[in-house]
Amino acid sequence: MIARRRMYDKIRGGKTAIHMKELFRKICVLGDPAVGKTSLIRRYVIDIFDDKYIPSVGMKVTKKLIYLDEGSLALTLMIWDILGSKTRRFDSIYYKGVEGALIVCDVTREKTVDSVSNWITGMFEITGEVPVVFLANKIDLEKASTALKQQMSIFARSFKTESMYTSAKTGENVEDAFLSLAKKIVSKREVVMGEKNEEDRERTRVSE
Ligand SMILES: Nc1nc2c(ncn2[C@@H]2O[C@H](COP(=O)(O)OP(=O)(O)O)[C@@H](O)[C@H]2O)c(=O)[nH]1
Ligand SMILES: [Mg+2]
Repeated sequence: MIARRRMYDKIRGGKTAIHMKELFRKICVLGDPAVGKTSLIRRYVIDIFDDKYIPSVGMKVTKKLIYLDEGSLALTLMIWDILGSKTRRFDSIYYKGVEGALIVCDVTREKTVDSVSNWITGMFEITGEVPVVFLANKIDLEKASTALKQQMSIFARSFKTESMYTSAKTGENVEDAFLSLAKKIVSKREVVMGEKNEEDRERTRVSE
């Protein structure tokens, strides 16, 4: 992290004060069991893939720091994963404070596409409308059918966002998916809300 900041200083020529903004945002990854939510997060955060499927109950939060706006914005994503299948009991704790979500279905199982709208509705009841990005995952196993592509573009159009085709196994489009969501969250904040998260801060850093 420090190395990356130093690198940024170098790119900018060094020896200048850089105004740095830090934001913290909670996001979640939603979708039916076994669509690949945990695998996508693991691929994104630690860049590995594991074939084992170990459903267990609970939640896990993983952090990932990314730099946006040419390095002047340090955004920490707090990525909430549901382990195992969700119950209504979890809804409000899990969704509270969520500012964006990846909604995942599995290209090999049509049923998981049908539940996409339920996931969104359940979340919006608690979060209000927040940015989402739709993912059809496991694209390494099967090509997306024409019907699936049509459905994905309908989702994208209805929520004024994007749909993407990913593979947690090969890594295809995984980073882009999280990045796309992150950018939407940040730009929504600029347009609509101003800073509201208490942890957000601005500081001026003098490079070496
Ligand atoms: N081939 C392939 N398998 C995947 C992919 N993503 C997840 N899996 C497998 O699908 C199963 C369920 O994945 P997991 O991430 O645990 O799903 P979750 O229940 O949505 O968190 C596991 O066996 C994973 O290895 C993918 O992109 N390609
Ligand atoms: Mg999981």
